[in-house]
Amino acid sequence: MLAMISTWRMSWEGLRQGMALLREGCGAGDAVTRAIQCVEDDPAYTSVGYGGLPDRSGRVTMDAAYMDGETLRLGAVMAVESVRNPILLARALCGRETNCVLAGRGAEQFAIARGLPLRDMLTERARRRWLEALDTEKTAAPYAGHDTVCVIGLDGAGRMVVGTSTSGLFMKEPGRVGDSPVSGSGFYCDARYGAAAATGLGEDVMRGCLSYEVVSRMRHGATAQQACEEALRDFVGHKREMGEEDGSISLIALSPTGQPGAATTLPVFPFAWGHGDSCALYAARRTPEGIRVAETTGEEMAGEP
Ligand code: SD4
Repeated sequence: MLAMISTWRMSWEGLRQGMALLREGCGAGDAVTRAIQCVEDDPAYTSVGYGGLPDRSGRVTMDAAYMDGETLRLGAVMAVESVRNPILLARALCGRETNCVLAGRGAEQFAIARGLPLRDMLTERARRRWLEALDTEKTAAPYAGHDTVCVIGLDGAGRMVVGTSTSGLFMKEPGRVGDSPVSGSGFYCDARYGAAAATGLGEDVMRGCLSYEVVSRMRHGATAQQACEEALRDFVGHKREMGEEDGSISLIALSPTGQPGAATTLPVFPFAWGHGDSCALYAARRTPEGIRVAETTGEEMAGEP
């Protein structure tokens, strides 16, 4: 079974292109990379790649990761600047026995050595948003204007890959790194049991190692959907016991047979799932009874990221 799952509405076009590659016989790695590149290259999305919103000092710094579920090898980059496609850099690092996670300047030097395209990632629109935020301080809240593109792919040979890419939180402190490049938190993939990825406030996701938690539950027999719901319910339950708010966390997962899972603490969390010949947008919703997941349409999702 060919399948892909991805976070937010912004991943829709990339998921469709990735599914087309899978149908042509390409591997999960190429499909996931293509899907993420689509979002990174589109300046309309202000939380990933080109057009991403900057940190407090006005610099766009990005986190990305790539993990191969067959070998459990991964590559990740943290707080990297001026690299046009952070996902290509993360993928280039995957497979190395050492030095597979690089940060900042060293990551950029590796990109240059590999001949990966560089780009000034700050668009005029993002620069204006930053100047406004400096002026008013009103968008300086730690959770404002951010979403990570997370994509999981399963190809015809049963290989599974997960990738993530984000520019993190708008107005973050220089040097801040989120969950997206942190193994077990923002992503995890073990082709024997399944793969998972997270989007939301990275500081929270890392407290619960939520992607590993989801895959671990699948290893012990949960479906992808059960694993997402249970992992999120447990973590949020513990936060409540500690007197904390639920926060903003959304999870996706894919089983080795291509079955999807999603859960969220948000009123609505759009995601895309493709399998075989079909692709559709879905929404996970938090309801008083628990978490509901339903197919939806582009129009219904208008206005969602
Ligand atoms: C981060 N998890 O840097 C990312 C941001 C995100 O929805 O996914 N927001 O914390």
